[in-house]
Amino acid sequence: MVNFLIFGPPGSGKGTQSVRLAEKFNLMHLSTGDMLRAQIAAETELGKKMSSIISKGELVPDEVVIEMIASKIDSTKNRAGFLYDGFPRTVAQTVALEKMLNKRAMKIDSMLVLEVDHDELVKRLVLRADQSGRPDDCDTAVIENRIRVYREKTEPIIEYCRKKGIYQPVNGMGTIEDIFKRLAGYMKKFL
Ligand code: B4P
Repeated sequence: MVNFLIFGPPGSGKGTQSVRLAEKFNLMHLSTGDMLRAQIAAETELGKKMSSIISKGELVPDEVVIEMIASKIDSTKNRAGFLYDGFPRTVAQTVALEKMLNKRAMKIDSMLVLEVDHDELVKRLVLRADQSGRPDDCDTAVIENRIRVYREKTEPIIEYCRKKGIYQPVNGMGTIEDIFKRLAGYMKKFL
């Protein structure tokens, strides 16, 4: 089974594109953001603990998301592969994912990185706040913190993946349809 990472700063279009790409290629879409928000909505113990971290725009502990992903991989059937959206977010999560996949005779096949200008990121998230009501979209200081956390903690994964020859930058500016076509063009080669 193939394993794709869809990568980029908050607002770059990861979630938007992942839903469509997963449907087109029969991939299991794994969004750690969605999984965490489901825990918060269900008011589980985990959700209560994670809520304040997410509302500040910080990352939740690595072990929490690694555990969530492992159980999803093992319960997935009848798919061509996996599309990881918003995961990994740190080099430690990347190493953990590689180990998980190696144990199951799989690997990360490609890391697709959406490249979007800073002002466009903020504009998209501010616009989404009206519809999503997500507390982490409603405050521009929190949006800026999420982008800063991405640059500091998440972006180093690019260098890690570049060295492995799996890094693929993708222009993330333009219409949702144009970006979808670009991403699908790269992914087709693996399917
Ligand atoms: P996520 O849910 O991953 O949220 P995100 O970074 O904001 O990206 P998302 O995928 O939702 O948005 P998209 O760019 O598609 O994470 C939320 C929080 O959860 C994190 O801050 C963190 O606290 C925690 N978390 C999640 N995973 C974690 C992990 N692995 N480790 C630790 N913590 C973790 O879209 C944004 C908006 O842009 C949308 O409204 C969309 O319609 C719009 N848009 C997209 N493409 C567009 C285009 N081409 N033109 C115009 N608008 C566009």
